Amino acid sequence: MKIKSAKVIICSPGRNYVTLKIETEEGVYGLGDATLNGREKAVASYLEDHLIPCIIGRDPFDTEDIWQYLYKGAYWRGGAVTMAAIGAIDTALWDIKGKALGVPVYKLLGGKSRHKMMAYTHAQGKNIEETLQKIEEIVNRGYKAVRVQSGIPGMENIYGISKTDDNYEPAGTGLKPDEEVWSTEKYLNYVPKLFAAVREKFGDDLHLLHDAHHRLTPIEAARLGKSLEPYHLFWLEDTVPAELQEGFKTIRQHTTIPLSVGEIFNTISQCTDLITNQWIDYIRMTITHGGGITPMMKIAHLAEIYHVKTGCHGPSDLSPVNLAACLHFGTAINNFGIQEYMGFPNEVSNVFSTDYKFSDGFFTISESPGLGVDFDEEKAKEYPYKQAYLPINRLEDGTLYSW
Ligand code: GCO
Ligand code: MG
Repeated sequence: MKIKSAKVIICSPGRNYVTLKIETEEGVYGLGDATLNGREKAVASYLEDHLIPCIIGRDPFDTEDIWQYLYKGAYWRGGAVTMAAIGAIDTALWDIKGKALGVPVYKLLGGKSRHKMMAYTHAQGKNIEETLQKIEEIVNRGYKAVRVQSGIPGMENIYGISKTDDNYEPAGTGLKPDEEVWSTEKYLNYVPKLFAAVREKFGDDLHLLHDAHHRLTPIEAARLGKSLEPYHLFWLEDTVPAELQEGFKTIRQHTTIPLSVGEIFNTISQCTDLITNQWIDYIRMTITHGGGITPMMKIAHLAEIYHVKTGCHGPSDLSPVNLAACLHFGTAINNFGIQEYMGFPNEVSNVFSTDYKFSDGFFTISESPGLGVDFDEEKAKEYPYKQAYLPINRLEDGTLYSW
């Protein structure tokens, strides 16, 4: 087979998505998700100006060599923009391979390791009472695992909490990023009370997750982990900014809380030490930002040896193409842990069609060839790109902090 052409489509059905469509001379096409929240156009340019010209004429079955060519061949390795672009190409090529052979992608990755995959979604409320109500609604929808975030007294706008009654969307549409104000002390004092109330109301069986969104020092993370131990969380996510990975050793020395990290990682080298030192329990890298299915399979196999499971990032700011790719990956690997599922804006289903199934808290993959997703280019034109930025965060005295 031969790659004939490829195009990048940015559309905004409720929020921005960057979609790559690769077409072959044989008429089979594949889809990839290249969305990077708040930096959409940079990935589109990297694809259009630098990568697509290099893949025309290649055999789409050569996923390993094409991946190496785009990664090593650039000389400038890694980075979120680069890897989201490579990830979209790799995903689209696996979609083409599946369609050309008439098999779902998971069958090419190792076949069926499980028949369903547990998902978690987000419960968020302005205060504990509202958060408890949201958890109840989510449990009634069948979920067995819930990420719990709550507004904190004394902090006006914080990560994970919607300012309106709508689902949470962090990206703002102003000309510059919105600014939020953060107090670690207020947060650390409040979160154990939140989880005490959740366990009190929902008992022991519901899986509970929490995201600290990179805002703690290692010793603060250790304090939070210890204070949450009685509520036996499924995981505590993104405690510390992960550039300084020794911090995880400190956290591990103090607490048995399971740790997850990696949604902003994009290469295997960023998670190798965390995995091989057994400093984490779940790796959160996802197909798009992790550079595609090809490298994510290697990461999963490495992690399997060290008792680390997957927990792919699945926010609404990645498209259904990424989610479908995560589900094929999750079906095939042995060490699947859980899949994040935030849901999508309503308009998304006017542009993307999917055939994975969700029921009673679990996803199941479909048997259709390729990834089982499609994209309506004409409908996409009705939703033009809207400039958007993720917020920034400052401490109460004005110091710029991690968001
Ligand atoms: C998560 C994430 C997201 C990110 C978002 C940024 O755990 O789902 O932390 O909510 O903040 O993807 O664009
Ligand atoms: Mg997160």
